[in-house]
Amino acid sequence: MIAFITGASAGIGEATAKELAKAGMDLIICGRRKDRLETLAQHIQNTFHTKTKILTFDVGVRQEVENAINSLEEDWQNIDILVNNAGNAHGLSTIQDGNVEDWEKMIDYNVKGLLYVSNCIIPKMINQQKGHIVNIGSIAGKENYPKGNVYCASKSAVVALSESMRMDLVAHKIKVSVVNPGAVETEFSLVRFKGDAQKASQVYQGYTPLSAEDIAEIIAFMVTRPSHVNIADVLVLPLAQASATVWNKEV
Ligand code: 8X3
Repeated sequence: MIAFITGASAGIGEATAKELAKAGMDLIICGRRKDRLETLAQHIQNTFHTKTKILTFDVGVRQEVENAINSLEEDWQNIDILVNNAGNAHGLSTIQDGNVEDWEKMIDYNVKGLLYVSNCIIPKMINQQKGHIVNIGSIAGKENYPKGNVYCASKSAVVALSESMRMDLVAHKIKVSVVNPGAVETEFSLVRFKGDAQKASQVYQGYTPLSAEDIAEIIAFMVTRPSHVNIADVLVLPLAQASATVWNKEV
């Protein structure tokens, strides 16, 4: 089995790579940070002894995505699982204070990037008449919250596209799933708050957030079900989170 994972250089993508290698899969790990991908590939080869292929590209740049995926050798063409994980939150502001470049980054990575990668891999899955696409959504794709505007809209698009893809691809025996996490402690908040570590760490204070590994284990479970089972849509929250805005924090 070959799994293709975007955004594999950190966070949920990196943890998912490890979980899927543990399950015996060969991996195509993708991201922008080549050195981190190389360290991950080395770790996987030493620990799980499965094969890894590194693809370095910016998911938001269509030509880079197409060039990278078209460069795959014959042995790596038969992709069984695609994890569309790459994505980001840039800024947390009211719409009137929003930064257009932040909006573009979120739409480019979370929506257009997912489409560029899927567009290259779906034909391979159709040829095989099998495959499984797992999109990483968010609770922000299920519920909007103040200042979430464009991020929430981009994740709503991920949820919508997951449903649509499932409908369009069912005739080709391709499963499509979406995993919608609440608060997961990764680089997510550091990026959202543009490197402000203090603001970022506050997001995870007073409760135990989900870890990247928590989400990776769920993805691994989803993609290792029997062929007739598709877990279509999962919302996963930390104990202290009841919705996008309702919390039980100890602060
Ligand atoms: C990340 C979760 O609640 O910060 O997608 O939007 S949240």
